[in-house]
Amino acid sequence: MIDMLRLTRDSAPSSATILSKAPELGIVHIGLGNFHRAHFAVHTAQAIAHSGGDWGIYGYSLRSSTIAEKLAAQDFLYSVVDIHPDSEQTLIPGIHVGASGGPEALAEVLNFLVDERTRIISLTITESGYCYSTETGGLDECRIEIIHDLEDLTAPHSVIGLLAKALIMRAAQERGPVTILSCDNLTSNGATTKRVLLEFAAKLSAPDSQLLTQYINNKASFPNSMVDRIVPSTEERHRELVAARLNIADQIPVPAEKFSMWVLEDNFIAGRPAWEHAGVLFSTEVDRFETMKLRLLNGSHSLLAYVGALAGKETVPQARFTPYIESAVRAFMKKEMLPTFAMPSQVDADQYIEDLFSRWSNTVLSDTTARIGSDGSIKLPPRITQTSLWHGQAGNATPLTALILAAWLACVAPPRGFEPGPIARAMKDTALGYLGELSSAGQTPEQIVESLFSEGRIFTKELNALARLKKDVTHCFEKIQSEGIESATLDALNQ
Ligand code: CS2
Repeated sequence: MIDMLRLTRDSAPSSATILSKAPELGIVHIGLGNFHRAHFAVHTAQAIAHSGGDWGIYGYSLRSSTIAEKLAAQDFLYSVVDIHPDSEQTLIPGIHVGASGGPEALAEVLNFLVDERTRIISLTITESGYCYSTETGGLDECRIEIIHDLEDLTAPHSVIGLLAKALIMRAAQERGPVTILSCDNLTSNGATTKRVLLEFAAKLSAPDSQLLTQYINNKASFPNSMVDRIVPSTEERHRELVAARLNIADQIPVPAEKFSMWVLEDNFIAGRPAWEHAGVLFSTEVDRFETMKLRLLNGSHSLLAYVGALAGKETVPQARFTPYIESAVRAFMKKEMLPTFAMPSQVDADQYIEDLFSRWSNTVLSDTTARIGSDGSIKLPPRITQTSLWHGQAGNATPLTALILAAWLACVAPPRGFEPGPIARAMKDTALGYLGELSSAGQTPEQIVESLFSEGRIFTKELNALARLKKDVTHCFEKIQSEGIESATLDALNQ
């Protein structure tokens, strides 16, 4: 890249900057990844630009300080680049007041979490960060981070442990109330966070256990929310694009689709930014929005990712424009997802589905199937469990849900002799070790499926009772292995 000015408060073009001066601290956000920076941060900066308020964000990443260091080198600024055929928009939110990451910054982040000015603690820590059990919906006591934190909370290894420690300190120091706001794709994300924290509290000894339980019950609120914006990983071309558009060097720009949606329950015990002026919807139907998004967008995303990866499609638009894959996604939504829930009263199902296809058609954004396919072990349960149980009870077959599961297994637990290809091999998953064990020693698809469901380590054991689903997953898995993904998909479509 040609020599150009580093992004700082002085060099940031005012035409692109939402807030020229960061407001005073009001929010601590955990999880500094691209999604937070393109969604929460942008809506919040817009709300402050419209209505003011001390809602500056201090950001923290549990595992690594990489993003925080890059942010610090740029006065905590970065740009969000719309990647869309008809949008040239590039925005610099300018809402962060500081950032840190990794265990060495623990004391610093705790200071901010306990600070009286902090009235919202928000989270984008991915589904796995909540350490909840897909079996019970409550705390997963088997997670090594949780075992560690329950034994010794001095330097927590999990975000749940970190939150517990911060809330205990707030309680002991008689700090004011705080809202814990989950912004991840979990069913009832606020209620789940509260339940996990209460179960964690119950396992602690006195006086921490009581302090934490009382603080959670009396001085904290946990609104549910639905968040939606497709935000891929940053590539060199995005840095070049910002340089071309703004004439500045930004090391950590965030590419994002133009579309952004956020639906919130208005349950903020210590106040909130005026997000209603920044395109955010406050609704009493958040659960319906969440379910709609998890099942239609995220569920279909998983289908596009696993079937697409096996078909050699690197990007979502490539997968979505493959006729047999598009047919499978349409049938999956209409037959297996839509009958299982009530749409929000203001949303038309057909329109929502067409809008999804148009978002997935964004070839310049080129979201990757490997990104979406990563962490399937934790993303898939909230996407397909309830719907599978619903159909199981009604006595219906779900061949396209079976296709997703079979294609996922073929990608991450391939039977000996089956090569899923480079896209599947690029998928990351915290459970890859376990999935590898499932398929090692020459297990057949039938044995892999049987162990997966009967061991109940990824999906609730309730699914193990769905003999029809297991049979369909096995059949589809065998077809993928013997005839390939196209034939297996057409077979599922014709059932
Ligand atoms: C995707 C989501 O990672 C995934 O599995 O389905 O990241 C999706 O892009 C977002 O939820 C869109 O809001």
